[in-house]
Amino acid sequence: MFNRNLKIAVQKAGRLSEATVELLKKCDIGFDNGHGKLRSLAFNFPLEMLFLRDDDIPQYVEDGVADCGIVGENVLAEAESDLMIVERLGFGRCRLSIAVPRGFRYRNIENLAGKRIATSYPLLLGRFLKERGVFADVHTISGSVEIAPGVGLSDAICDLVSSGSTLFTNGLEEVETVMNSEAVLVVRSDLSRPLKKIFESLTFRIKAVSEARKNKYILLNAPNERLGEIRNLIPGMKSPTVMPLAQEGWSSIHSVIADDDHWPVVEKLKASGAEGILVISIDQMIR
Ligand code: PRT
Ligand code: ZN
Repeated sequence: MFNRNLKIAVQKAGRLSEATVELLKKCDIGFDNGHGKLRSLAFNFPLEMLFLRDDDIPQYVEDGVADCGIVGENVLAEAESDLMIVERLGFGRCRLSIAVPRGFRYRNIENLAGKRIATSYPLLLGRFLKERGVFADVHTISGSVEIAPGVGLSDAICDLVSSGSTLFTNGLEEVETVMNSEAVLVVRSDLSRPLKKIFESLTFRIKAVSEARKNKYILLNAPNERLGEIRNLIPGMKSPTVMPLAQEGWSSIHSVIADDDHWPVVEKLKASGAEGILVISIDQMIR
């Protein structure tokens, strides 16, 4: 049916690998991601995974070695890649930030003028400073950026931050956000028609999994006289399903609620007389 498999470049080992593998598995794509593998063919979908270093992913996709990829937006931006972002995946969230030693007395970006800033993101940092008319000495280093001020290599740094604990343990304080980032699905713009078709099926599944992660399925029992109130609390995708219970005067209500604020809603449901409330994770959701 298909000429060849779609090739997807994913991170081999690092902060995005586990969530990427989990995402593909949730899409019901089965493959062997055994340690040390460089490539793996899916058993039940025309997809081949290429396991690579994250920094190499934009180039591999641009060169056509891979057709699409999952990579941090920060890597894509630093590589000045014009690959199309098809979906933001909601994992690998972090920000590229400028940080200074705690005693720096930072007030605004002008305090960085003439300072040495160590980073692995010279392009993004350079652009950020230029847009603000600040001239600083951008010092490119490939790793352990956070120790640069401590060893006298720089006055400030620009690096990725997620929890902030690396900055904290190195006596640094975050002062500016250069960009926010998360893992994204990217694709080459010139896929052949059969590959495009496979990519669309893959994207359909990925979107269904991403959407499902943002929502929960909720079931509860409620006295009929409170139904109106409860229906307004959980409007669902179209409207909630309401079914009579065997016990007279009661109904069962099924609906979908946003994951990020479901606790306050559950409290209100309980206060409105709902009982037997079940909140269930969803694997895939198609609106
Ligand atoms: O070997 P390879 O080149 O593939 O991996 P890598 O070491 O270059 O990248 P990796 O696995 O560290 O990160 C892959 C991607 O994860 C990044 O490109 C980001 O898109 C994303 N990501 C999310 C992060 C972080 N969070 C993160 N916290 N990447 C790196 N960090 C580092 C940061 O550089 C700093 O050293 O974690 C430290 C800070 O973390 P906190 O939690 O202490 O703030
Ligand atoms: Zn890397």
